[in-house]
Amino acid sequence: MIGLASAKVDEARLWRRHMDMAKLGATPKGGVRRLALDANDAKARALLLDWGRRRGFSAFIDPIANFFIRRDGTDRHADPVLSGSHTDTQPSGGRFDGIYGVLAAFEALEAIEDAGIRTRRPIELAVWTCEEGGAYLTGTMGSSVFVGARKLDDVLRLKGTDDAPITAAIAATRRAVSEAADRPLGFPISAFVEAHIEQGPELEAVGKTIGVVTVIQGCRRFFVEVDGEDGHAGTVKRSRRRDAFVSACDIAHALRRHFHDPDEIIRFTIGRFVVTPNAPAVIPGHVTFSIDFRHPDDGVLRRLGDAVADVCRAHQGACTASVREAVWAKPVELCGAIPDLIEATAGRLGLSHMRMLSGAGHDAMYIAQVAPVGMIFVPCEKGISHNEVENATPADLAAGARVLAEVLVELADRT
Ligand code: HGY
Ligand code: MN
Ligand code: MN
Repeated sequence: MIGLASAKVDEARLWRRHMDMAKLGATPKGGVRRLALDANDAKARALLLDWGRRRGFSAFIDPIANFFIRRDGTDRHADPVLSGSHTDTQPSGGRFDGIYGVLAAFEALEAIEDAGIRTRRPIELAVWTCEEGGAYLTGTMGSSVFVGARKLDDVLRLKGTDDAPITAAIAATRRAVSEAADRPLGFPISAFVEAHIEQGPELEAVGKTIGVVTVIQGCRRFFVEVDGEDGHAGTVKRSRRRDAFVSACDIAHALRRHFHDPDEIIRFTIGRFVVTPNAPAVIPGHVTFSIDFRHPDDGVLRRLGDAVADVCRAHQGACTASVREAVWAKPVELCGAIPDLIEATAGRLGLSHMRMLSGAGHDAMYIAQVAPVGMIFVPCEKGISHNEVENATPADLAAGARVLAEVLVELADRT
């Protein structure tokens, strides 16, 4: 019966847990720097394990440190319903991106427990490793490996930008939650629901509380290497220089023209730009920079993305440009029973809601390859995210958790 679980969602408790988590990697400007698999990211799992133990929930971890907290159902062999997101943040991230989906799922488990509801299926909280990329520059890592879209062995060969092997970070994370039982990679799941702040301005602009995500737009990510020649800033004439910074800037301007669209559907970002040797008296011989290109239409992603290498080569000047594609995440449509259930539940709880696109990428994009998926958005202040000032209200966070709790109970009792 609707309302029992949501009535037990505790707004103050949920907010307090956000503030507890925000201490793990707190930055002086009030944000959070909790990079994937760093010590604070491990501590976040340990905190969840401790909270879960107090409620009699069990904990599991898989070979890539995806972390699960389980509330048993009456049918212990039934495929579980999962809900969760990520605990890692961008380098200058906020207090809500990712962690809200983790804590809303935990709050839902507690509310269902407090309501004394027995569900047929187990319900599990999932923490997906390295959604943001962190030191590994590879996002949605844990969820893509979980579904087999990325090979575990390939990921285990990665090193961070600090040159430390990812295997050491995974081992340290494993030790931080030594009580958790090992679990093999990938297991059948009945459904997955992810709560997340919108990270955009739409809900706030129209005064709605709940977003029912219908599409997660696609993303193509490239890394461009520009190779020139180091030289003395005082002695080499302009005509004899192979200045990688100059060529990289010409390429970047050409890419901006290539991706320009007057109706502003395209999202094109150069967020990482590394000049080497990065010394004032040296003409830089090497530059590497990232391209992040997003669009809801895979045909546009294909057409404009396939031309990137040609644009780079056409503007490389005296240097040599090479392009490596790191990710092509196709747009994912979230339709059918779960978005319908989210929408109906928001309505029955008297919460304003609307169907919408997600501009940001999420672990749900990959989990959708193995199970039915839904996403619940709540507003964030001015739509700001991937920024230390990211903010949300306790009431909105709790509203999303109330919808989530009811949806999980319903899904856990469906055959
Ligand atoms: O980049 C993204 O869309 C996600 O926030 N990591
Ligand atoms: Mn996120
Ligand atoms: Mn993010």
